[in-house]
Amino acid sequence: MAAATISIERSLDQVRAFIDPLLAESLHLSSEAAPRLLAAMRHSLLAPGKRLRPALVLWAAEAAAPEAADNHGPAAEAARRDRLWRAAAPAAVAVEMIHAYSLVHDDLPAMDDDDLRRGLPTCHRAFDEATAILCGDALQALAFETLAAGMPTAAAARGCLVLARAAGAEALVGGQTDDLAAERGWLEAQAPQTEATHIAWMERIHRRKTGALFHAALELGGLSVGASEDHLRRLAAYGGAFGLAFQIADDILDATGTEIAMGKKVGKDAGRGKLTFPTVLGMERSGHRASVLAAEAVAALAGMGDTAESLRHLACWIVARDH
Ligand code: GRG
Repeated sequence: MAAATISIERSLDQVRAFIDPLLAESLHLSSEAAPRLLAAMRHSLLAPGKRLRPALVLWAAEAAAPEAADNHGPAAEAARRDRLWRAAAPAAVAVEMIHAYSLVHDDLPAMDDDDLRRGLPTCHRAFDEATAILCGDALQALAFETLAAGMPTAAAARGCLVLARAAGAEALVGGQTDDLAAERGWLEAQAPQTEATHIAWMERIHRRKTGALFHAALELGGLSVGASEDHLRRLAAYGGAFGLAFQIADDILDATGTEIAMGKKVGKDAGRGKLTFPTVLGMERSGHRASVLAAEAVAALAGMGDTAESLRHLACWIVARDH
């Protein structure tokens, strides 16, 4: 395995070691929360995901904090990182809650109808459909509670606005609706016809369905540590390119990856005749496009120094991964 791959996988391990206990803690609710609901929330939120969105929050905080990087050795560097990660932790937890809710709802029979997620039975399989719907609802509300209660007061309102926009009708939910519409032929009259309109159509869906939450993760990381508007703009540019690169890589893995490595069913897109980057562009051009986008993401961070190294490595890894 290449050194950069080993290093980003180690960095993601560090993120998981930091965030997983906080995710577990976030579900220490009072006895007013119904036990079955809470069990479903634990099943879905604590299942072993990659934790990419929390990583983006934490690494954006590290990259964009006005507090200068400490050059006084590894201990000082670790202390800086610890301070910044703690400041950004509520945002990292909140974003993962929105992501987990969206996966629970996406897996429902009315949507993607999946049995396997993160290597475990999907929420409605492990519990039942009604509990899975309620679990998603409760995770979504808890995300905003976590953000409002945990983010620095001066930034909390803007943080809630950023997350609400990313999760709403103009982003996550709107993108998901259009994705279903395309798959189910609800939009026959407007269906794209040429390669260019197919690509524009897919990019518009994925910018909202997948990209918006990545984008929000980066912005929330910056906001949590008082980043400048210039750094927030750079993080946003990184997020736009990263989100699309992630999606193209995800489409490629759906066609070439294994169920064991991915922890979910693969090959579903082709089975449904769904529009994906590989079906429109072919594998080779899709891979090329993903690499170009990853390079654009890296370029967006020019001038941000060594503290943005994890974000740079992640953009390269996201298009080279096998899971
Ligand atoms: C139901 C409102 C609503 C939205 C659903 C997230 C989503 C929108 C659909 C999931 C289906 C899917 C495969 C989307 C493509 C990209 C994606 C979000 C993959 C899963 O994200 P990872 O790979 O997952 O980061 P883990 O499990 O590692 O967190």
